[in-house]
Amino acid sequence: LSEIGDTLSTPQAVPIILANNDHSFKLDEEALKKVLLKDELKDRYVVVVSVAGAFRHGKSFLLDFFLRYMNSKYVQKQNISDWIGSEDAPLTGFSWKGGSERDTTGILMWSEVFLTELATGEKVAIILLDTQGTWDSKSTVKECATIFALSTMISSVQIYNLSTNIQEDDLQHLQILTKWSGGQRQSSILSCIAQEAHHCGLLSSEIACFLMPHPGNKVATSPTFDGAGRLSEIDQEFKDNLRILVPMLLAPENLVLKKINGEKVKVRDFVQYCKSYMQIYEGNELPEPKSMLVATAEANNLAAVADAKDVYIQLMEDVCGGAKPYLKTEAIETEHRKVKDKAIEQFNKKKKMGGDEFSAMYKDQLEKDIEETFLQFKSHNESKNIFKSARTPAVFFALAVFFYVTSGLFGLFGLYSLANLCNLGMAVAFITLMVWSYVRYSGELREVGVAIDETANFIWENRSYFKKRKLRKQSMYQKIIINLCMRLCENTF
Ligand SMILES: Nc1nc2c(ncn2[C@@H]2O[C@H](COP(=O)(O)OP(=O)(O)OP(=O)(O)O)[C@@H](O)[C@H]2O)c(=O)[nH]1
Ligand SMILES: [Mg+2]
Repeated sequence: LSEIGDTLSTPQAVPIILANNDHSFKLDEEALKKVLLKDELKDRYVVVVSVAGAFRHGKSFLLDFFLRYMNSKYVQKQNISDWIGSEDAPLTGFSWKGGSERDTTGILMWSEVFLTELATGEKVAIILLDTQGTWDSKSTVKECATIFALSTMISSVQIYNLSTNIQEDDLQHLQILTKWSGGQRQSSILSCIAQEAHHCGLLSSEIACFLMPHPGNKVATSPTFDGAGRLSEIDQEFKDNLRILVPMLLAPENLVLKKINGEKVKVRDFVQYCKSYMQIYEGNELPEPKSMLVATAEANNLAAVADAKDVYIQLMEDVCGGAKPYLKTEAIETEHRKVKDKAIEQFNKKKKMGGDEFSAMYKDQLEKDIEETFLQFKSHNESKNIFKSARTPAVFFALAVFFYVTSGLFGLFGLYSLANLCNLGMAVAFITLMVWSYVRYSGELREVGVAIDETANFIWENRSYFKKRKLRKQSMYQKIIINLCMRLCENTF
């Protein structure tokens, strides 16, 4: 992670789904969050473009042209038609190479997420994904199906890249996208996934085909034509067609927002979906279609929880956030109840999957989360009350004064043992005050500090008890002294 953190400033392909040696996959959640959970991205709607298909057919190569377009259109914001770049610029970006050995493994995400605004005013983030090729000699069927299904589920546009003739396995894959039916020999697992994916509203039914010409023998056959390959070595016809294909997929007016269950997905929800989907592929078996539905419903509910919690935090920030002045305890509690109701209403309003009973679980979790967050707001609010933070020294100082005056009075009437007792009380109050100051100053013995604060709070909170109940039984002098102390406490601090 630190490696990623250090170098992410230069755009690069970040592995988000890692292929393990035992043919399983693992989500690199930290890497995913590092790329996506940035303030300027989190609340944008997501467009996810992935390229999948059989290995060694030029997926990464194609993506590098996508990157050229993205840079020119969304980073440099040039409206030129010749985004494809100069003839001698090397084709860089996602790693691609010639030869017969597979190159890309797992799923890679381009670390630079491209930003734009649609004609509708919606702010979007565009993510590009490269995937491990299917049907190479090292991967198992499960591995291929997993990568293909995962990339299908998390993208809003999936390019299925294949070359030459369409084969049976190509159709098996395409079936996921099209619910292609016919022929008994297709894998039943894939067809289950396809059905369920449609059921979850994961797949859109819009399908288009684009036939690219051959890029030329220099590119396709030379194993040395890699990384530093020049545009000038690619056939003109291929480049002409790229100029048509790439804007068809990536121009602002053609972008497709990721939707799940009819709802547009925000970047931070996308992270949640990736986590939930990955979980179901972590086992040894291919997932049951049901678990896909459950995972979608789970991610969907968690996204609603996160949204509602955000509403709560936002509204509470407005009431008692950072720079806002101290709020009385009753006032902050009333605000909390009001804002919590609004957040719950937001959760209820949001279209969710899995039924009411399923959502009830997440509603409970939301309430718990909100209460925990409230405690933080509350203690932050308390810390703003300078009088409250001065409460401990005030209470002990007042106690010392109280003991000093009573000791003097007892001395006056010759009650020396009682006077000494009061002196002792005064000494204890001062020592406590000194210990407390030391703790505050040095930051050591913090438990002792907490105990002292708690004692002071206890005395403070019970002061009205002394005032109302005990005072009736005291002598007039005692009443005056206690009253004086109370006044001292209340007015001075
Ligand atoms: N015949 C042909 N070859 C192409 C095409 N596009 C790219 N290539 C070549 O195919 C080879 C593999 O390119 P990559 O982009 O690494 O292929 P890939 O599909 O990402 O491969 P894996 O990551 O191993 O799955 C390179 O030599 C490219 O020059 C094409 O449209 N037709
Ligand atoms: Mg590749």
